Formats: sequence, structure tokens, C-alpha cells
Amino acid sequence: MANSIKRIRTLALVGQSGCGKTSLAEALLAKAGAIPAPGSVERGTTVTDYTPLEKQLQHSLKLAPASFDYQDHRIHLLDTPGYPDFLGHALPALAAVETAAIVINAQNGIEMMSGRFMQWAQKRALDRIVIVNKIDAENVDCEDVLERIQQAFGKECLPLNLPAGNRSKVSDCFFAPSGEADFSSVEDAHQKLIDQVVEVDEKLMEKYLEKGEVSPEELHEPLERALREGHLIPVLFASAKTGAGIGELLDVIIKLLPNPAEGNAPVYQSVPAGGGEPTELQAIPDPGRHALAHVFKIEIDPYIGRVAVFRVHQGRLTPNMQLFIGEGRKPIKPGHLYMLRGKHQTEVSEAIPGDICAIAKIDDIQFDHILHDSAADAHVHAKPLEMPTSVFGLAVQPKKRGDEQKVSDVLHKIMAEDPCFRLEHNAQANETVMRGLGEMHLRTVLEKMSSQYKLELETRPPSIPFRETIAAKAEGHSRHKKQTGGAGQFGEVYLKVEPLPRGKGFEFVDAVKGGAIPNQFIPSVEKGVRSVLEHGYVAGYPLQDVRVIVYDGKSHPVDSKDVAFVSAGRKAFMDALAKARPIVLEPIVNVEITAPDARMGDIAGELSGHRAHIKGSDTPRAGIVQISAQAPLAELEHFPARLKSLTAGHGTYSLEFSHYDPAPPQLQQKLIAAHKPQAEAE
Ligand SMILES: Nc1nc2c(ncn2[C@@H]2O[C@H](COP(=O)(O)OP(=O)(O)O)[C@@H](O)[C@H]2O)c(=O)[nH]1
Ligand SMILES: [Mg+2]
Repeated sequence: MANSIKRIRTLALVGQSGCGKTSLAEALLAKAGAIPAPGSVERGTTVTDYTPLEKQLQHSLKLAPASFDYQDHRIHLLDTPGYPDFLGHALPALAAVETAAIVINAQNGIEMMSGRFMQWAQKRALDRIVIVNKIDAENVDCEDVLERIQQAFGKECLPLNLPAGNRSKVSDCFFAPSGEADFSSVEDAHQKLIDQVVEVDEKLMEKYLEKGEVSPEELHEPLERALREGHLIPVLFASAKTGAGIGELLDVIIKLLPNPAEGNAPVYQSVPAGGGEPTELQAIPDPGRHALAHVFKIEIDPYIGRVAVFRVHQGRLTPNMQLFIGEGRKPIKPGHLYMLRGKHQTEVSEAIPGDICAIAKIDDIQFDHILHDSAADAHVHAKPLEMPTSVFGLAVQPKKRGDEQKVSDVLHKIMAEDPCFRLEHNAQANETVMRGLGEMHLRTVLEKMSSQYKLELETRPPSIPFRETIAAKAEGHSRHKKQTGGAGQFGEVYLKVEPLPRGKGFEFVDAVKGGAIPNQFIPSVEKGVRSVLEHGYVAGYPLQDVRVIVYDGKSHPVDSKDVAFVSAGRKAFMDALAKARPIVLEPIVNVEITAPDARMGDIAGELSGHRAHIKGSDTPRAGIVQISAQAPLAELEHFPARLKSLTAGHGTYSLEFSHYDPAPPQLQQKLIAAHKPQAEAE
């Protein structure tokens, strides 16, 4: 058992689907003796693809920790899904580890997700290694793959070992560089590694230049620094299938990869109680301090209930301590702490910095929560995980009447597990919309509903989330006066409206001088103004990117009341909107398409027929084209079906919200006209 943080290693396996992450996890677990033999993705016998749906679909759908011991070290390995649709389950892994291992499929070379994970890991200042897997496969050219890696990710990508014996094993280039290699030479690769590492340490560099060699001990600290600074990105060759390079990979993990004290410490933020700018806060990997742990995964198992998986960054967690959940004041007692290996749980007596563990059955713990043991840390938050926006939507409705509550419960469970899955209720259209990253994401949710919970849903494209804004400045005025027998109502408001830059939302400015509207009525005016926002002015859509400046008005010593100013505020705002050239905005999305390159022309034609604008295309590998485009979401309703038929099912795509743009005049008129009869009926 590793009782010291120096003997802990944390590592996330990330990369394109199918590159072999789950199989690598099997190979590592088996080599370390944690399981008797590697399981197989095809047979559904792997440790990390343990859910029924993963076994059925034969690919990973969620993040899965696999913790195991190897030579007196504890390794916390995180397996992640590789499809862009499941990024909500993959990106959180990067918040829990010192090292990101970007896995590359030797058959395919660099794929779309390889590059994206490389960037995300760099942004979070993680140490990075590249694992080239499947070196055993037919027609693999490892030399070419290495060249492509260096072209794409830089010359700091240097091999720590090289394929040998016609790709049946690997030869070490760092510790004992003496073997043969299929290409290049072990000595040459060794030289390049040392040259690269000593560059970060001037003194060592001098010594090296003088004496021509340095000892492995002297290299340790500079190597850690080179990894931390991204000055060295080791490349390792392996085959999860034959086991080539797996023992070597384990050795590199314990000998060279950083322990939790050696990586770049994660950045937390302390957000002041009343709101305001957060201050940065460095967690200190010391078991003697206050405890800080970050919940990066929630899983709701139909039998076990809620399991919260966290990474300890500071202090020590024990089963019987009092823990606070984020800003909550009510302490909890974990009761049991578990270390996970897929669905297998092992009870442990403590968790120290670097450990990845779980607590079960505490329903208040949510994704991204901080667990801590000091009221002083109530305002500590994790540095935000930048997640892609979920724009792909489906309006859903249970097939069976009476299932509404059950469906809603299950959808909320799925939402608790997946930060990229959202539910919206569109009151205008009276529809429940689920939103995700792509078609596959939502189809998987539907399959899970059906297979695990026996709930069937009807789906249709959702209404498009149009918005309204104004295109000009204008003034508005309203006087609310009522004299009905006894007490009267009086309030008068003058205001101006101005367009704000796109995406700025709404601003209310109180510029009233000399108490023309008494202070206590300003919130009423604001309430009246805000009451217009939800349903907009011309077409019934939420209004945004508008500033309202209330600058004058009148009150009455007896008759002025809240209701009078709410009403005057609302009407003055409507008066201004009528003159401020109100327009409808439509959502524009980034579309990334991967398809056989022979279909490029058809896809481009399909896109430009729908007001899309093609930004670029790329050929990541022979026969495959990647197209980036921007398109109005309103035009993409039939795109999934079209792409499927154009590519015989081989095309994939993902959507990402970009921005709002004014809708073209014809569409504006259509939407306004569709709203009119309703408005008149009100
Ligand atoms: N030939 C060969 N096939 C592999 C290797 N590793 C994984 N595979 C196969 O590649 C496919 C995808 O593997 P999987 O581990 O699910 O990839 P993941 O999506 O990255 O988790 C499966 O059919 C595996 O059996 C390998 O080293 N060599
Ligand atoms: Mg997998």
C-alpha cells in the first residue's frame, strides 16, 4: 500500500474513440497483477466499460477510475470516452490528474480528438505523454506516426522507447539505452532526450557540456520540470493486444511521471461571499492541512445509488470525519471511503493528496462540488472546467401517458451525471427539450432510458431558441394614473434604451437625479422593465443585449405605490422598444463534420444550400475529410438525416454554439407574423 503521496501517480487516458484506451487500461491492470488477465472490449469483459450499455455498444460512455498498486506505488488511472459527444464525461478527468496520456491509434495517426485533448491538457498545465497504441496492427508505420506527432505537437515530443523486433516489443531509450530498434536508433533517441532535459537547467547543461554525461539522479528534477513546462512530451509505443511496451509503460509511470507534489498544483478559486472577482488559491498537497477534495464524477447506479468520485488535493479524508459540501453548512460523515476499479469498490481507511476515491449514498453531493473540513473554505471552488455548449436538442415526451414523473426523475439523474446534458422547459412551445453535444449523445440517453429504465420517449426537433434585441437607441415614457374613489395610483417614468454588444445580456441603470423617482420605487421600475424580457416585444422570444437607463419621472406623496411604478416601468420600456427597431436574433453554431472525402462536394452543397458558411477543410488521414462550417441552427433540422444518407452512415458531426446573429428579413417577418395573432388575442 502506498502510504506516502510520493508513491501516488494519477493518469488520465484520453484520445479518439477506438484508439485503445480501455484496452490499455486492461493491459496495465493485468501486467500489474490487479486482474488475472486482460478483458476484452468485444466480449464486454473489461474493468472500465462496466455498464450494460457500454458492453452492448462496445465503446466507453463515461469516465471510469481504475486504481491499482504496482511495485509499492498506487496508480489512479482514469479511462475516458473518446467520442466528442461524451466530452462531458471525459474532460472532468483532466481536473483530477497530474498527467494526461494522449493515446494515438498507430493505424490512423493523428485524429481530431488527439489534437483537442493535447490542447485541453496544455491549458490545464498538465504533464503530457503520448502513447502510440496498436503498434502490432497490420500496415502500421511507426516512424511515420512519430513524424506526424512531432509535426502536429512539436519537436518536444521525443520517444522514450522505440518499437523493436518488427513491432513485437519496444526498446528503452532512457534508462538503459542499449537495444535494437525498428527505425532510428536507441542511442540517438537517448541523446535527444538528455539534450532536451538539460536545457531547463543551466548548471546541469554546463556540466553536461564539460563532462559529456550526467547521472540519472541528477536528471530527475530537471526532467520533472521539463514535463511540467511542456518542454518534454515523452512518446511511448505499445500494444494493448500483444502486451508490447506495457511493462515499460508501467515503469515510466512510477519512475518518471510526477507524484502529486511534483505536478503543477491545481488552481482553485475563492469566490467572495457577496459575489465579485474570485481570487486564485493554490491547493497544497500536504496531508497535514485542511482537507480539500474536488468531485469530478457522479454516478447514479440503480442499485447502489449515488456515488461521488473525488480527487483529494489537500489534507486527509477519513470515513468518520465531518465534511462540508461546498457552501453548505450542514456537515456530513462519509461513513465509508472507497477506492474504485471499474464497478468494483474497495473500502479504504483514508485518502491523501493524489488519491481518487468515492463516497456513496450522499444525495447532496453534486458534480464539481468541493468537499472540505473547514468553514473557512466554504467559498472555495474548482477552477471552472471549460465545457462545450450543448446545442443539439430534442423535444421529448413519454410515449405512455402517466410516465411523466418517472421520465422526469430519470432525466434528472442523467443530468446529475453528465455536465453536458441539460433539460429545458420551453414555456412558449410547452415542450421539454433535452440538450446535448450531438445526435449520438442524445440517442445514447434514449437507449439508456429504454434499456435500463424501460421508459420510451417520443422525440421531435425542438423549437429554435430565437432571441430578440434592438438595433437603435430610443426613448420611452409612461405615466400611470388611476383615480378610483379612494386611494389613487400614480407613477411616471422616463427612460432610454440602447443596444449592447452581442452576448452582453441585460443592464438596468438608475440615473434618476434629485429623487424625481424616490429611491424606494426604483426596484419597482426595474421589476416592470424586467417583466418584458422573457417574452420580448415583436415575436415572443426573450429579449437580450439591451441597456435600460431610467433618468427621470414623477411621484405623488400619497398615491405613489409599487404597482404604479411597476406598470409605468413596463409601459415606458415597451414604448421605447417600439421605436428602437426591435429585431429577431437566431443562434449560429459551429459544425464539425468528418466524412469520407468522396462525399466532400455533396456535403458542401448541402451546407451552402442552408445558409452555412464553410470555414475550412482538412484531411487528417487518407480518405477522410474534416469540414468546419458555421450555420444557423434553424437550418440544420434535417442535416443529421441528410448527412447519414449522403455518407451511407459514415459521416459524423458535432455542433457547438457560436453566437447570435440577426435573422434574415424573410425569417424575421415570418416569426413576427406567427406571433401577431397571439399578441392580439392577449
Ligand atoms: N490490434 C490491436 N487492436 C487493439 C489494440 N488495442 C485495442 N484494440 C482494439 O481496438 C478497438 C477499440 O479499443 P478500445 O479499447 O475500446 O478503444 P477506446 O475507445 O480508446 O477505449 C477494440 O476492438 C480493441 O480490441 C491493440 O493494441 N492492437
Ligand atoms: Mg474506451
